[in-house]
Amino acid sequence: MDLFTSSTILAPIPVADGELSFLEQLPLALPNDEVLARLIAETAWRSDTITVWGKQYPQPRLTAWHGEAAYAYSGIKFEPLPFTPLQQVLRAAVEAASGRRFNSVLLNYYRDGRDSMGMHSDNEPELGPEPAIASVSFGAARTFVLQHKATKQRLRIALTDGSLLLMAGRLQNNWLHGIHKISRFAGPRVNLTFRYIG
Ligand SMILES: O=C(O)CCC(=O)C(=O)O
Repeated sequence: MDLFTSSTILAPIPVADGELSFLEQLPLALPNDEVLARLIAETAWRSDTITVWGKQYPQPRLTAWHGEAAYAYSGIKFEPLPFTPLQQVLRAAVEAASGRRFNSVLLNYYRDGRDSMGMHSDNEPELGPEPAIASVSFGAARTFVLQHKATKQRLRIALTDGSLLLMAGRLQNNWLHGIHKISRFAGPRVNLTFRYIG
């Protein structure tokens, strides 16, 4: 008997110069709304300041970094907090669905549609040359925008409640990605990107 159905397998998304695959619902024993509520309530969210053209602004979302290694991006240094029990459950589900291992997670909390993430690549050296990054989303659907660095081709993927997007291969070398602002009335969303820091 086939133990897998299409709803538990990551489906490839055709993309030049990188690898992308998507699963509409990460298999979990908990309902998505309970996961979202617990992630919002149980996470020690930080509000960091970023510098753009010499001026300082609050980062337009809240963040947290958990796992086994420190991490730094955009001049912000994260000392890791230990994985919480809920994060361990999510990590196990992501590892089972992707066949990859992860030892760290960046959490981003988009409080409403005004919160966003600028276009960037996750290409810090400690992630390795072809990092696998597993992105899990809970709450309001937001559009994940990708832009090819050379051809400027754009892709848009709706990251819906409970979904898993796996980025791998040369994707971080060749593409930028981000989450644009939308209406302020969009509901809350928490995204977790599981990573392996070598
Ligand atoms: O919230 C998202 O889906 C984007 C997260 C992301 O780009 C990142 O963590 O690098």
